[in-house]
Amino acid sequence: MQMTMRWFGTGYDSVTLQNIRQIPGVQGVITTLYGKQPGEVWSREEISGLKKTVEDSGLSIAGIESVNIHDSIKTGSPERNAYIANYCTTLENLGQAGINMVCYNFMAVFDWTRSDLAKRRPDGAAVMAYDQAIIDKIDPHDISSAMNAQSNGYALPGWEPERLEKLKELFALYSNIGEDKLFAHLQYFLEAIMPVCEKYGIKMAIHPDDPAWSVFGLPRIMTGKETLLRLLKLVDHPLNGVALCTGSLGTNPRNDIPSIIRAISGERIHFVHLRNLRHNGPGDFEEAAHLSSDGSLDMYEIVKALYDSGFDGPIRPDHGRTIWGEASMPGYGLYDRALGIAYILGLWEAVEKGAKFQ
Ligand code: DNO
Repeated sequence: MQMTMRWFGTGYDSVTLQNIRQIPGVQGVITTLYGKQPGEVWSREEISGLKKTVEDSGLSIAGIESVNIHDSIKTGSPERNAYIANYCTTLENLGQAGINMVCYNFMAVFDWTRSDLAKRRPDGAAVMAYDQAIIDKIDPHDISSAMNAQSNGYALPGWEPERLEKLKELFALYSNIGEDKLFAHLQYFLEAIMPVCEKYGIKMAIHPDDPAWSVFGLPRIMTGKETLLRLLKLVDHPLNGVALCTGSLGTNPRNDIPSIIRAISGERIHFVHLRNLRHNGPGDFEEAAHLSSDGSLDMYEIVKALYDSGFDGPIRPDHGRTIWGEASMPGYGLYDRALGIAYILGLWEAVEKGAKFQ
């Protein structure tokens, strides 16, 4: 296991590489070319510039989150082959730079969605939250401005204003796309990129849908054990794998995460996002500190299942609470994620030593 932290790049993040380097146990960063629009080619120069910045700070790039997928690929429109060719060029350029883990998602229109980016807890901490009853009252055309209005001035991952400006057209593109079609388009995409992945050993890690159900009537397919396993079987290649995100899968209390980990197995889990959340009621949850005792997920059992399954890739803490007066992108401050890292590393050490003494 390699402990990592997400870093959005110079100018996009309140957290510095120096901050990250000082967190004990962190070896790498998960980063991206944040200014890139889905579908754009990442050039070799841009990638080597990013790599140099990270390596000059004494860290390394453990993987990319995300190379986002153009909507024409998700909807199977006539231009998809041109965008797949662009994606392959980006993978080729990443592969040549020695980067071999790429996280992506196949969510329709909206990436992760929340109804509140700064819900106050009694201790004064702020967390992100989702309440279906609130979302049901929001016009989808207003959700992007609602999310961006609460972002503390930071660009939120997956919520590119340039793309979402054309929301009407996007909704029209998806109007006849059901779950089976979305699955078929995902299969088509993965089959097309596997040769370049093979050439460089690039592990593709699909991020589950967050929350793990349909939002605004749009199809969602990466929602639990059955659909994740369906995808792994559909393109049965070791490089086609999963970014196991406990906070996304955990939105549905019926998702038993340790059992999902065991079913997928460590070889097809290419990346892990660890975080906890609290269920307040059906379709109503809020994020929590990483500790098991603060939320509804048993983080010890999750870490144990990862260890037992032979998982050996990068882990990063996911959304943290906003604490100690920090000003950052919601969910991506330094303090609570650093606390999360110390906790996860403690769990991992205990599980690992426990296994050796058995
Ligand atoms: C939000 C993130 C997502 C995630 C993408 C992966 O905080 O978890 O934006 O990075 O869905 O492609």
